[in-house]
Amino acid sequence: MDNQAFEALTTASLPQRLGSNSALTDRIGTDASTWKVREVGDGNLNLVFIVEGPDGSVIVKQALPYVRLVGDSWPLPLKRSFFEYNALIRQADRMPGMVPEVLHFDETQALIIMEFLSPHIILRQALIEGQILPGLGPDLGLFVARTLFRGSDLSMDTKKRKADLALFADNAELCDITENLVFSDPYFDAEMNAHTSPQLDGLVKELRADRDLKVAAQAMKHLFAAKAETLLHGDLHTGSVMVIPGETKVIDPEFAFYGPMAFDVGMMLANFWMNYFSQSGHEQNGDRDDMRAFVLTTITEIWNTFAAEFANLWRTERTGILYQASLFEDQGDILGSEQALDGVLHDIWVDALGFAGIEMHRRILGLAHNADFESIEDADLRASCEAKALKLGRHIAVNRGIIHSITEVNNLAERLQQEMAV
Ligand code: SR1
Ligand code: MG
Repeated sequence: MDNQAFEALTTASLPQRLGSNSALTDRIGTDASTWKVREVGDGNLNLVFIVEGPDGSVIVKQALPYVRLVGDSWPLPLKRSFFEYNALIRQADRMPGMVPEVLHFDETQALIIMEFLSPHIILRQALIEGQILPGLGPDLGLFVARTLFRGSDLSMDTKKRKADLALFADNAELCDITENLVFSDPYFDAEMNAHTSPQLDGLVKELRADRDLKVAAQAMKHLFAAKAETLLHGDLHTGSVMVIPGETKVIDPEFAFYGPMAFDVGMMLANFWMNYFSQSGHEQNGDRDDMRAFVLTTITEIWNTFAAEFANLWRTERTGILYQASLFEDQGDILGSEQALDGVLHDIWVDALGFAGIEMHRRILGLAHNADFESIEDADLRASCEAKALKLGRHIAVNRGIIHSITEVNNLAERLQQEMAV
């Protein structure tokens, strides 16, 4: 299969085309005629197959030469699979046990064969269902702290980091998607935009005329495009996480590139705040007060764990070219090192709020919406949930420099939830 030109797999062709791949047959069994193949991709871009054999199951993920959500009118290079593979193996090294094991990568066919996470489900779905998941916040906080710190000039050998920076710089088309869909399209009447209409029309008009907000969005885009600080996951929302109670796995890093640390942190927080506001749309079988409390606690835990682990890595693994120990600890200047750490964490905090605010807007005003809101059938109820997220997003994006704690943001979310009529 390796030497053939790219061809999209189908459930019918997969057993024949991958039947002699030992990475696969070693896991699930050699008699391909007994395999059961299902295509389960529900994301915006790729094919995803579950392949079950007598001895086990695997995932086969294959990129398509276009955006699946839109169709072949929007071409997208297959090489995103190469970046996903390279990000997965780096993340496995930097945060062992939190990404699926890669069994095989075929660059020409743009496919990755990987561990099938079962009975895990997508975190977004679990949160919509109202599942309380112990350990989720600390798991995600550790994941972002370790992957972001260990992929940066705070930790890496500078030659290796520069080589990685160059390697991932070629993931330009995926960055282009984010640059347009996240940072610009929501703030004008772009062709692919959609929002709950007419309910949100007035608020959308207001936001698109909001000069401070547009400036904030472009300042965040500027950082995204220019601050090549660490290897990001690049699309770290609750649809890129799989869970069972007590275990968290992060998937789908095809948007990986060198960007600002705060981007992954902000995206993740935003998706929890959106889920928080969406809970009132899912109260058919009883109130979601406990779930709302869980989501806010998880947000606090993600940030606190991130900051604590980042500080821990700063004190124990700071072996890169930045803030060298020779300037601080080696001279007995612990306070200097701590002062520098405070400054770095402060910048990440401020920027994460900016990214979070913009992410909330693009998921409600842009092309790619969230199931958290989309699955609320009553459009009035959906719009009321979305309006709260839009308002929180505007506040934290514009005021990011004067917001001091995660509690402050969570308190505002609670006020919006209580004050605005459903
Ligand atoms: C056209 S791709 C739309 C969105 O899907 C991905 O998951 C990313 O979030 C991207 O922005
Ligand atoms: Mg994805």
